[in-house]
Amino acid sequence: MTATGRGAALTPFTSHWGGRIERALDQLLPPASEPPTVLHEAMRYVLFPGGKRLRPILALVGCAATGRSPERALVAAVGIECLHTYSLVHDDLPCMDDDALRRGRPTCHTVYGEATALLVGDALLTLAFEAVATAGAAAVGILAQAAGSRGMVGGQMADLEAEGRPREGGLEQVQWIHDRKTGALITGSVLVGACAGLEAGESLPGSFRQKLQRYGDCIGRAFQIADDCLDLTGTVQELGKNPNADRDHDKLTYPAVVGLERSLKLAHELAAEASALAEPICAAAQQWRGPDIAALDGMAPLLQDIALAAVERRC
Ligand code: GRG
Repeated sequence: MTATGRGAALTPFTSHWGGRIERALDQLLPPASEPPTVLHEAMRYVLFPGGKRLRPILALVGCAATGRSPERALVAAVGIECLHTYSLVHDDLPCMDDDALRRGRPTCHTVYGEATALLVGDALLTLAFEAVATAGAAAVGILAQAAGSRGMVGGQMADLEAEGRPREGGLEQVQWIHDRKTGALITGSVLVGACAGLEAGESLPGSFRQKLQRYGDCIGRAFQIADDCLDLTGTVQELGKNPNADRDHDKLTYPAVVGLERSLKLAHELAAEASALAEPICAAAQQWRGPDIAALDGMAPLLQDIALAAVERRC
């Protein structure tokens, strides 16, 4: 944690960038008055009000870690939020988890019907790639891998297949699923953001990229363990969705495999590992960009605050 206290670096960062994220999303989305109006209204319904906006924040931080202004990653960052929101809309459909509540409101399909919800997801997924293309071709490739059958969609498939089945694969199986279902897009967000910090013809130096990737992997895994635990301990008011959904679907979760206490311990260990990478990430960026790069001031505490917030959250 920071010397000055919990969230001392994250709070000013989110206060500064939070409003910019909302405005950039508003500009990216077609107006609700543009035909087909129901589709555009529904796309806005699922994005406003939003959730924690974790993935766009991670993309902005990934860009800042390259020593460049997060502004350069803003459009790509909100594109990732569109992709994340598509996954929530599809996940809530009756053929998937069949949930009635998301982000404190009735789910998209309960308000607009299943066919519109399906198209809302399709449109947000496509829009995401248009937006992420502003961070360059490498960023598009990273997002495609994170979101596809070797990433989020593959994880979702394995998650569905594991429902109600014996827990034979243990911790290894739950990690495999969650690293893809949740972790891939979280790591992808950090790396897409970093790509936005590149100049033409540049690529991310190996050592910097490897540390940033491991940071994202730890955050992703810790975040999902916290999610599994919150499903058991959170309230509908805190979560904005119905708790105990994993238990009701007999999902393969960390608490189902190793219990609540060990899950929380694991999440904190991963957050600590991510936190310990903050200084090495900054050192690798300085080695790349030069020691005097002012934009890296305050970067390590920010990376550390995010790691802690991923596990200490209540929503
Ligand atoms: C349907 C293609 C497809 C994928 C679904 C994202 C996902 C995969 C399923 C949603 C259910 C779930 C628990 C996924 C794990 C990822 C996760 C914790 C999503 C919720 O993310 P938050 O907490 O949500 O960042 P907000 O609303 O804050 O953005």
